[in-house]
Amino acid sequence: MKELPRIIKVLKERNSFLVTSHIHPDGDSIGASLALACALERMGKRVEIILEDSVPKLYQFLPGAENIRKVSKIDDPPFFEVACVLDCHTEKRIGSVANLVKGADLSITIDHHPDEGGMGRINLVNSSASSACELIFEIIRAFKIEITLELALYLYTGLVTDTGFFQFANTTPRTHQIVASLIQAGVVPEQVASKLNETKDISWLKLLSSALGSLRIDEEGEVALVKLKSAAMNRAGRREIETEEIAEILFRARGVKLALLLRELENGKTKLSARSKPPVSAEELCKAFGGGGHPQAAGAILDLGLKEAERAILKEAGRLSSDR
Ligand SMILES: [Mn+2]
Repeated sequence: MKELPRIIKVLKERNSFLVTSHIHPDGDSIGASLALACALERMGKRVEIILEDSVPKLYQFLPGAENIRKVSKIDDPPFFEVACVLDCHTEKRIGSVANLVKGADLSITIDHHPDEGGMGRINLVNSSASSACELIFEIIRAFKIEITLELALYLYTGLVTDTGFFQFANTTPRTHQIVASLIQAGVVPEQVASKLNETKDISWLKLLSSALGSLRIDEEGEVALVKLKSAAMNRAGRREIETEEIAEILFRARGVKLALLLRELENGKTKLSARSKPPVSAEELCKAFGGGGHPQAAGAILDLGLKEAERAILKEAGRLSSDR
């Protein structure tokens, strides 16, 4: 955190700021951007938040989210003295906002992902922080301005999304100390949880029921497979169930190491999405069908109907586990 005093100095001295963050914004990137912008504005600075993508619906409840601009909608970009890049630190993570960042006098990156150098002239990269919001909290405290309810709400949203409501390994005593002061400032955890968690509709629930109704488990109880027929997806208005959501549910059962979601595509092919726990490799399985991904998250498209694909996938999964 040795860069903190330098960053505070720049933020206090300069007057116009671009605040940006990564593509596919999440609760932390949006919370951190809104919090920093709000604090700078309170100190009388000119600030704009510009992102590559629009703010997902899920986070539009945050006050001021409507003022976040999408870079493609800006014809005549204004000049900024300082660009602040939050929750990421490589150029490719911010999309074409990189052009605006390059145009600024000075750039600062504030991130909690493991260091890869940093793209700013001043880089505050601290991977022991749970979230970018945790780092922004330290900055705001150094400004000695009051943590208003609005600021607290932004920071709390980032903290809970990046720590999975304080369940992930990045949750520390410091995280909870910060949260204590945010609740003191007026955040109501129950209200934020409801905004962030109650996001589905009945068609999603029906689709989930259809997927879980097709559940198959291998003899060892390690491979769990669910299917989604095209008709069921049509009934749900082509609504999707995210693979992560299915995997989260299937992995709740002790012993499950490979979670598979098969979707029947309109063209008669089958899309396989796989998640696994070490030592099982979802990637190895998907590679056998011409797909790929990461060791624990991978996918493939099979030139087979749903039934044939299921048979082939289970056979391959069985073969891989007997090889281990
Ligand atoms: Mn983050």
